[in-house]
Amino acid sequence: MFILLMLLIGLLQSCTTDNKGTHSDLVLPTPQQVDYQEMEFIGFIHFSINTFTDKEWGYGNESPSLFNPSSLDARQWARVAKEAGMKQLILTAKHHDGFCLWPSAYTDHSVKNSPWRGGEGDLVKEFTDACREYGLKCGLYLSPWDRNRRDYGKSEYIDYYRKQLTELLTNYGEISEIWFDGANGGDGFYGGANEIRHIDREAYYDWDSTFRLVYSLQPDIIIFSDAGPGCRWIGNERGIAGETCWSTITADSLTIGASKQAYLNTGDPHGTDWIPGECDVSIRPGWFYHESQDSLVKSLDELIEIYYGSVGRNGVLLLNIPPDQRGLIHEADVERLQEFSEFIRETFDENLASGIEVSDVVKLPDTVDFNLIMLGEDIARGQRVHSFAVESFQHGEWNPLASGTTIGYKRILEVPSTVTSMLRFTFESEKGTPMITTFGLYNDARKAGL
Ligand code: FUL
Repeated sequence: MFILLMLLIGLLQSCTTDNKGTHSDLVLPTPQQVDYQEMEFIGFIHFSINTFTDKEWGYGNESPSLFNPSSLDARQWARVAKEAGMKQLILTAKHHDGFCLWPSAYTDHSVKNSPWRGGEGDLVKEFTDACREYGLKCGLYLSPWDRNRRDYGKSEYIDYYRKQLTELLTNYGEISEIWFDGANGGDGFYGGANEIRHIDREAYYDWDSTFRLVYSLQPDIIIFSDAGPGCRWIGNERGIAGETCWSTITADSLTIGASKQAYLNTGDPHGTDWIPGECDVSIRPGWFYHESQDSLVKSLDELIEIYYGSVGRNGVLLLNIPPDQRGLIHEADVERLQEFSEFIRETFDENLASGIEVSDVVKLPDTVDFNLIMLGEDIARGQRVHSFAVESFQHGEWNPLASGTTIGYKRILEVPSTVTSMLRFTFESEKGTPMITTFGLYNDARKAGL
């Protein structure tokens, strides 16, 4: 066990012994996964026929004529997301009911048979154009489960599914993330069969072949599923990563749609694959818009707790902001997002630990009053720290302030309001020298003085 009693901020880049003691099984991210993690905060757009039927899961027999947003503006979605601090948006191109938001050549169950834009619309196009205009990356969700298709459950459906993927990943420029949902099989319309269908989760989709297809069309894409390979589901829909959260996990022990949620939540220090956690959660109780939930938009406090529990625990936060029947993000959600981004700016714009001196302790230029500590590892060199402790020097002695297990790309620790000019850190790693390259002290004004 290697114990480092110094915080190596700023020194690490020039450190010549940085790989000493590195274990040969240290798993590293791809450059695309590092870029992915650096986004920190991204958004989900659940919008489809469910928006008009007031449902969460359509049965698959809904008429395309129901899809008729009165004043859809994808640029409003992108503007709201950008102002909220999101770096990417992911659209439900097809949810479980099978309705397609683009005029797919392979089905009639799409926008081309809706009254919207006289049947000439292509929402995937409007969405990707709007994201690019606002400097956001674009992702797409294509539900593997399709309750509309007669051939769902047969091999023909897999062929259909891959053709749709090919349309989406060929015709809309760069797609940065593709979302493969785990929900699968059950009752549905299935072209009029109206029955229950179960598929073999291990074998039916032949995911390896689908992943190969995806990478051949979009080499830099991040593939989301329970089992990655780009990023993994964090194991709950509350947006909360484990207090211990490894970006490593063993993909062979995961099955899309049937993985152990606790394992997904914490990852695995001995995991053979780098698959960081994506923390999905909706700003409302539902994933789709329901007027009855206008008063149930999450409070600012709830959003901040989610932020600390996701971005603050080595995860990427994927916050769903569902447009309403107009095709606009509702005023209540917009207002909450503004409050949230203001809080993030006010809290994290100024690092109170700037101008520090690092020796065997961290000396701050002056006494600092803070209640948040931010730490981060240089994840391009792997996730190494498995335990850490922080002490503050007060009244002539060292006092324990915080301790924990993993750090990863970013760890935000909520601590009691502390006034000090000196801190001491202990990091433990079995995977080589801890590479701490982020350190900050901040003040959550809501809790200051408590
Ligand atoms: C789940 C789906 O069943 C929900 O409808 C939603 O899309 C959520 C993000 O994933 O598995």
